[in-house]
Amino acid sequence: MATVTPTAPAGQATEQAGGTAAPAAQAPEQIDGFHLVIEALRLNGIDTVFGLPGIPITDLTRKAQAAGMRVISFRHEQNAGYAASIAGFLTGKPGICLTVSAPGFLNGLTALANATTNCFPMILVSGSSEREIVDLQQGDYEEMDQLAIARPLCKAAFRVLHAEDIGVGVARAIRAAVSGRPGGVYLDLPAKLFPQSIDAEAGRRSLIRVVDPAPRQIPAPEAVQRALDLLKGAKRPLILLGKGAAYARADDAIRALVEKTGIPYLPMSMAKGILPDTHPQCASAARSFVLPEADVVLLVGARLNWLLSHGKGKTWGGKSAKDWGGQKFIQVDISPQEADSNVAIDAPVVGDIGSCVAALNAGIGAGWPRPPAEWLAAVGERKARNVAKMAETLAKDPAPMNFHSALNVVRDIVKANPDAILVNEGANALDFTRSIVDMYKPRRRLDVGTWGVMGIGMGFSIAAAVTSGEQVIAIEGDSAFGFSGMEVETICRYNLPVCIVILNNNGVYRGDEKNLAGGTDPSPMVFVKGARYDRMMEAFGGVGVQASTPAQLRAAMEEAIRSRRPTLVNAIIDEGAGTESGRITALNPTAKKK
Ligand code: ADP
Ligand code: TPW
Repeated sequence: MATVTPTAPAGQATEQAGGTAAPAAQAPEQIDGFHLVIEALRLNGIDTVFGLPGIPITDLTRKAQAAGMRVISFRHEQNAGYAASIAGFLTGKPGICLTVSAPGFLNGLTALANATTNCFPMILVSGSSEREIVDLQQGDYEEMDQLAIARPLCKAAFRVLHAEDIGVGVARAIRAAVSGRPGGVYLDLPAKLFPQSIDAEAGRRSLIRVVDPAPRQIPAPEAVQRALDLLKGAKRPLILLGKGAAYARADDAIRALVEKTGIPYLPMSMAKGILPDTHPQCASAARSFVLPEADVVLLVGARLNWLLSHGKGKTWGGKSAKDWGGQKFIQVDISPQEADSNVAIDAPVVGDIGSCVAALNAGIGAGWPRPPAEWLAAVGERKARNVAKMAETLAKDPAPMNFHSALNVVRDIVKANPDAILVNEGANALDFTRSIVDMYKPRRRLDVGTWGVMGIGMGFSIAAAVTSGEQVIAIEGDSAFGFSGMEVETICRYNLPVCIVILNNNGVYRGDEKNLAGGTDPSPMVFVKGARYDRMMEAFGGVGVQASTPAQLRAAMEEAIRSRRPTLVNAIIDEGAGTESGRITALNPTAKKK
């Protein structure tokens, strides 16, 4: 078997004095640390790693590929890390990111922290320097106490010093990443571990196939009843679906909950598509009406963090920024500590979403009251008004293009290709895409998540294409794209069906700002005007297109999807079209004074 290395190379069997050949002593089969790591991952169904080679993990990448794993090699560890984290979200198995010591590890760490923040299961596996030298601070090659640095940024951090512990280390990392609230895990593998050889039979026995890594967590019946009682008495109920609901893969149960109760629902950004955005009960187009008006809100896999204005303030009908709007909340979440983090939760339902929603559904019989007709009519009316307003805006065809006219094309393309995975980052490019482009299937929209982090674009696109085989459409602000742009080479190298559309307005948020001092340096907010991002893709053999009109953009995207070739469309947007920070302008410390 390829994973086993004999202790002595063939032909080294000893000859006894006198020239008589003795029967060759059978050297016990040995297995080294490299192969134990690979086998431990494979035993647990992990078939892909995202990483960047170098000392001490170069051979790990080679040997993993030789052993039949898919090894996706990136140009920067941060992008490999983002890829691993979203692979975790998309597959429900921990995504693996492999980095070298110190600087490579640190480059991967942002993605690890982001995974933890977003509840994505991932394992950052990093090679590290010699413990003895690191601990005495004697200046080893790429010396750093990586375990200590990673620990506060992840759910759990482990180090393996002995080859016979690799099985346990990998098993613990997998369990920590996917059980309960998923998150990032750090696994520290010092360089000395990899060449350690142990008896192959004992080595294999030391590996662990993790049984039931993300066990169901059944909610308490009284918690379910409390939630049902509250929901039943609601006059203006609302269901709010978060990305935890998308991750939980309880799509049928969630649809049944929504349809059996008849309650309007709002999807958070990455929950779009659990039910199609065109569903009659979808209240996205009436968001600013339903949040302050609802009296009982059922949160399913969504936290009341900044993205939901912490459950209070004017968004929720409060009289001031800190004022509670009076809503009652039911919260379905796997984390028992989440309830009451921002406002009082009247009915916490702790468990996995599949089990919790099934339990709620079981209590929603034929006699369940429909929400009051006035509430449904009010939501419907507001929706219709906003949809008509949006249709009017989308019908305009300004020159140069603005966000709306470009995204009207993307909206049509996604409608025609509902299986395509949409990756999205930027400020205006993010906010407008989220509200204009409808999603039709679960886990098809991947974006900047809880932190609003720029730089996820190419890593997410690569992982989405690799794990699903589906077409990927990345809608990118020009600034956002710059954080991971070099990975277009990776996209071309692996020939992935990724169509990148850069909504290019020559800068961060917009492209028309001036240096306030009037000097020759450009404003910190602007980039080279008329930059040809399409040529970056051409440089690596992909297709680059410059699009100045919606018709050109449409033709380029249709051809990209037809051909499945790596494509970058540089869509020229009016440089005065965006607003500062998109829709979160109010979070800018000086914005209130303006
Ligand atoms: P969004 O940003 O879409 O509002 P959040 O990331 O804030 O979503 O919230 C996701 C929530 O979902 C987290 O509180 C997390 O604990 C929870 N969660 C994740 N997976 C599950 C699951 N399988 N069952 C229950 N809750 C889950
Ligand atoms: C890691 C701050 C938020 S949005 C943005 C930046 C730099 C770019 C906006 O310009 P873009 O989009 O992409 O051209 P558009 O459509 O508005 O023109 N560093 C990190 N994360 C964040 N969020 C920032 C900086 C930021």
